[in-house]
Amino acid sequence: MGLTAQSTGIHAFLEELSHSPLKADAVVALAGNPNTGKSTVFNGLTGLNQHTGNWPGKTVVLAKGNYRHKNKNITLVDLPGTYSLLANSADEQVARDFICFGDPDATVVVADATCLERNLNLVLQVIEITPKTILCVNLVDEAKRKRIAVDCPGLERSLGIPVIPTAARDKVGLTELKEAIHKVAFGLQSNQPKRIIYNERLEAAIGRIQGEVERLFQGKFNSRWVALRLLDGDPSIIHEMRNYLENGPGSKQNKIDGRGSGML
Ligand SMILES: Nc1nc2c(ncn2[C@@H]2O[C@H](COP(=O)(O)OP(=O)(O)OP(=O)(O)O)[C@@H](O)[C@H]2O)c(=O)[nH]1
Ligand SMILES: [Mg+2]
Repeated sequence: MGLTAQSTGIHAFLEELSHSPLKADAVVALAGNPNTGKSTVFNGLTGLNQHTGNWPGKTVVLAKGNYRHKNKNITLVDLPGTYSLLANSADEQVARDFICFGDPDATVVVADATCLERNLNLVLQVIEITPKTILCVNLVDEAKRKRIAVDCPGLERSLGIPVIPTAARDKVGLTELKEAIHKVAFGLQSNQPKRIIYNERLEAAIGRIQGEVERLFQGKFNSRWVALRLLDGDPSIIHEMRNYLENGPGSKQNKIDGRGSGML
């Protein structure tokens, strides 16, 4: 028997998450290039409150954990390490689908302070999908050793999102990270990420497609980002959008935790 739309991808993963007894007040995705310290940040924030699950239909394992901050239960999902979200591999597709269709309350991108430029590629892709992004500049201890200084306030101004320096292995900066997550996830701070402006022809095409996407999905996804992916000719995005529609857009099931129904 083949897998149905309901039993594949993000929908099945959401179903699996929904069996957890703890209700989450917010769900936060943790993304980043491979080996930037995502799992170290994840472990530092969640301690032993975690378990792993397989992404249905793919050999991709995700870890999910919980922590409490300011009387709120936060569920953190450690996404696979990826250099991009262009869905060139199963890992990239899972990370992209989770950020785009899972509708997390915030997404933290963990970057390596010693090679920030390469890591910023993913940051720009994530802020193109969601403004609710936080940049965690990790391994600042290692950067200091290599005499690399990172201007986090300057980066904040350039990117339009909070930028938090951490040395996660020593648990440095994790309290500040929790605070930034809290503000973004609960809408106490609204980010204004820098938008990448493409050439005139591309912008005109984006505008035309974006209008159609808005009409069809009524603000359910970031229509500009979807338009860009459609212009890329990415077939997986069409598949995932259809999947989303078949499961009832906006239904609680499509939220990662089914907040409000007390499922997590
Ligand atoms: N010096 C230093 N090392 C760190 C820091 N954070 C993580 N590490 C180390 O970096 C290595 C990779 O850390 P992980 O947490 O496994 O990185 P990851 O991003 O989860 O890696 P993948 O899941 O393989 O993509 C480990 O040896 C960590 O101990 C840090 O802030 N400073
Ligand atoms: Mg990891």
